[in-house]
Amino acid sequence: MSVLEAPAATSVEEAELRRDYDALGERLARRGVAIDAIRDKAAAFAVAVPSWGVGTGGTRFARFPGPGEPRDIFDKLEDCAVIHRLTGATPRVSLHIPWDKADPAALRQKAGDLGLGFDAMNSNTFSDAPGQKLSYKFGSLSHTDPGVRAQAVAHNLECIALGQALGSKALTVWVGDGSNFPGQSNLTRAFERYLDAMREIYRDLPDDWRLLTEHKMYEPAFYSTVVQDWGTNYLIARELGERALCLVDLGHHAPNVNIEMIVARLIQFGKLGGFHFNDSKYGDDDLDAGSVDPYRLFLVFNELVDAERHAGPDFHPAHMIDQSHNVTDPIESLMTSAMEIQRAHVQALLVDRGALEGFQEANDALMATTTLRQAFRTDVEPILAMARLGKGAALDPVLAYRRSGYRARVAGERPAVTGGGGGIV
Ligand code: LRH
Ligand code: MN
Ligand code: MN
Repeated sequence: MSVLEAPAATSVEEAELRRDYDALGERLARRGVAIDAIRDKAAAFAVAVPSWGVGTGGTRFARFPGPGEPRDIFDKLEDCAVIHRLTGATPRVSLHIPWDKADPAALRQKAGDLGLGFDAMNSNTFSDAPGQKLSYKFGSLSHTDPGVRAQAVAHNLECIALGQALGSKALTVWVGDGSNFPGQSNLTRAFERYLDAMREIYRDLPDDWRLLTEHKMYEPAFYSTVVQDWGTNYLIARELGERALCLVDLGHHAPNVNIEMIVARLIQFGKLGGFHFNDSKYGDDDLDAGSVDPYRLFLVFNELVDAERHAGPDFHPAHMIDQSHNVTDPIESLMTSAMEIQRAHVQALLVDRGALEGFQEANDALMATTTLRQAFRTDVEPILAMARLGKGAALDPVLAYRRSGYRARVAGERPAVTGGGGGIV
């Protein structure tokens, strides 16, 4: 088994970090912020890693695999364990079925050995699995054929059963259902069929589970999509019941959409279930979180932190990454993304909420926005590094990973994979 331990910090590294941390602590104290409390919150922060993210992604045109591609879910779990060991921020893995289908006892054993748990289960009715009886070419949960709908419902129930055996507590449903031509599909009927099928799934959802539905504006359907936006997603959650919540994948909106406002609305009406973090420039680009627009990521966390002040114990949106890594080592990208998400969270914790409220009440737009920017501009790296140090993770995860030679080692164990045509996501 390929496991990697985080290297201990040298005394020089630790002393340098301590100095940076103390200097930042002094500056924050002047702003009335206790740095240790922020560090503790940073240490408690976790985001789940997608099993499908540790393999090299692809586009519709090609996939260029890297060395040491994971062969199966067990290799994927090992890669996920590296990410968690080095960052200390990713204790759980989100599985995609049937891609990750395996004996639940073996999965539990492997994850346990690696110190990992399982996050939300993801069903897949947007592609046909080998040997599958009926095709999802023209849809799944909203298909015109009741047989196809029943098959898609059964698949989701199977995901729940597997998840129960693994200790998961949520099912995420994303469907590619939609149409490519005006008139191809009756927009209302399709949504009715989808809702009926989802009601069947919800009926069998264990009491302590949440059902997360994910909207996406387009792709693979390019004219209409059944669950296309947060409004439709909200309707689904409201129709199904209390344990049905909306999942916001940051890449699934039209360009320039104000995602933080969507987040605020869903929180206000008790329907924010969680996130798929990534970044994008044009569409569902699945780029690394915070790599294009870190301010937007911060603004999303600003809403979350603001909500936490008033929220009840039930407010714990699921934090998951959903990315596709085409030109980087997926382990490096996922570690960097986890840290960027953690950074946005910490920066949002630094917002002077009292001052912000005062400026908002006084309609002082400039000072209000300056208050947000002051938090965003704070270099919180010493806080993140100190949180990692306290957990026995690596001070510099990417550097530690490169020095470890992990990729070369697994490349020796895992057969090389040749490139190919289009991939998904
Ligand atoms: C769809 C999506 C959804 C899928 C994943 C593989 O674009 O974001 O979350 O489950 O990609
Ligand atoms: Mn997603
Ligand atoms: Mn996506």
